[in-house]
Amino acid sequence: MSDSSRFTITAALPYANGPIHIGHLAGVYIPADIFARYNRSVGNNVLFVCGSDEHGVPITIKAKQNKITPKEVVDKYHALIKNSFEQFGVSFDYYSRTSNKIHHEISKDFFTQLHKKKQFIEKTSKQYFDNIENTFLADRYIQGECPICNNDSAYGDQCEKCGTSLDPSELKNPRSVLSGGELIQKETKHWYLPLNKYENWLKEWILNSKKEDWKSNVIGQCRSWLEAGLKPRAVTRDLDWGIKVPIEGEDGKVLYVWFDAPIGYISATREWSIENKVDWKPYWKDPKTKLIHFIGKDNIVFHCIIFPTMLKAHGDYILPNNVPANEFLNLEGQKISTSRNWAVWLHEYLKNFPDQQDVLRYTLCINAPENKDNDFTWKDFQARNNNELVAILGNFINRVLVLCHKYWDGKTPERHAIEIDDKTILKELENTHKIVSQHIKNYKFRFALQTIMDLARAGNKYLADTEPWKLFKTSTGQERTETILNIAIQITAHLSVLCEPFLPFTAKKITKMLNIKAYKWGDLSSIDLIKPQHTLNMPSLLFSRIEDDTIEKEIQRLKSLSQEN
Ligand code: B3M
Ligand code: ZN
Repeated sequence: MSDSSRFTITAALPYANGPIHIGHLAGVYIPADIFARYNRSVGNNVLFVCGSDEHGVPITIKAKQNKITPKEVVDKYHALIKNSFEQFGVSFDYYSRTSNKIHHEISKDFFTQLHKKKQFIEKTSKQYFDNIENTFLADRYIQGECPICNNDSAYGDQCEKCGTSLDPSELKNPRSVLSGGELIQKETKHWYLPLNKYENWLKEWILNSKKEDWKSNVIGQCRSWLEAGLKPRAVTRDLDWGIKVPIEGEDGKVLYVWFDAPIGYISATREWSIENKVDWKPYWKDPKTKLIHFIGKDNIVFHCIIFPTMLKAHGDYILPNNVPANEFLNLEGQKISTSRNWAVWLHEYLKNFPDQQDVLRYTLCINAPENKDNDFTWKDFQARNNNELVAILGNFINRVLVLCHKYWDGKTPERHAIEIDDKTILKELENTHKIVSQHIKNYKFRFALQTIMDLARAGNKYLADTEPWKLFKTSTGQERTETILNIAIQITAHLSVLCEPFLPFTAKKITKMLNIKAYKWGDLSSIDLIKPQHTLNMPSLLFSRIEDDTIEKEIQRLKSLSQEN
């Protein structure tokens, strides 16, 4: 692998305070998985890491609501989330959790290093305090009116409506999430990362250096941040759940969850390296390594401004090469909401659609919120399955294999003289993998998948135009039919490789039906992946129709379980 590229690919660490839904999958994990699988197939050296984010206020709030400990909350959801990812074929090389001891050590070391390098400002200031609960409040414990968009339920760290990152002092009419009561101000000491000192460097790095391959939504958000001007940001909190501030005598203070969570990518890498007995350092220290963070749009500031500043201030690490962030996925025209239970949860999907992971992966990718918020509807899901997966991809592959079994005893026929129809489809076959590669490299996964479907479409058209089943019955038709089916078999083999990053379960099934080893992307430079006389296995259906009543049931279930009814 000497001249291949090294990729450290990360996917945002989900909070272990609830299960994973389709919005998470569409926004972060499907694109990240496609990118990781593609790069592995190409032969690049890929490390794909993630883990549960187990600190922070969302976890402690959930624990309070359910009258259990934060530890019980994270243990429950870490297991559930990890399992959902496995079930959906999200191919992490390592899935960690931030409550692991090694992560605490690495985060403390990181903080200590910055502290030693005098990178923090130590400041005592007045912070909100809830007298009823007798505790300092920060971040999601405080709600109030957003100064930018007037949303009445903005949090102390961020307004989820307009995406603005906030300081509690900026909220109008702040109130305690715990007691609902008013807040008083009390003095407390914290450590601040002086983002303002890094403003020029960040402008240079993000806005003035060539970031042509960064998505415009990401650059746009960074630009408005940088133009508004950066302020020092507290990286510690008065909480008892989290990683202790590693300074003597500073009890009761922990690292801000957004300080330790991105370090989780490094911790996951180190855990993986210990388990696999490989050196972790090239993945975070070699300037040739491409570090790619897949995130949702509400995480842009943390991954493009704060974490890079931390890495820069630390000095030992590389900076992200790209931070592809998606917009949001809505559900049936409304914002996905955990609290209102307006969501399609992965573990529930699988109960109702067992073994149909790829149908969801397909729908979420072909309709991904890459450039704008998008909508998932059950009707669209049904149509994508019936009209595209069943009617185009599944149908093509099934026809090809059935014909080979019907006329050639399940063997791959020879290819003879080439005609004009053959030339056209062979040209498309030759080009498809190049176009798909280009789209994936540009993080345009929808186009990539559409291009693959276009090949399957072209395959169907080729069979419809050449009608090999009619020819076989004529005296001169046999050689012609053999040629057509040989080409159709090569297309099928190509499809198994092309769709692997997107539809890994389907790719496996096609490989099995073709009775071949799993080819890699590089093999696609040759048209002929399957030799004449190669024995094929019996075909089975790749996808099956989803009927109206199944979809109606899902829509009804969603409505009846959501809090608004
Ligand atoms: N835990 C997830 C979120 O905002 C947050 C990401 C951390 S990535 C280092 O949903
Ligand atoms: Zn707002």
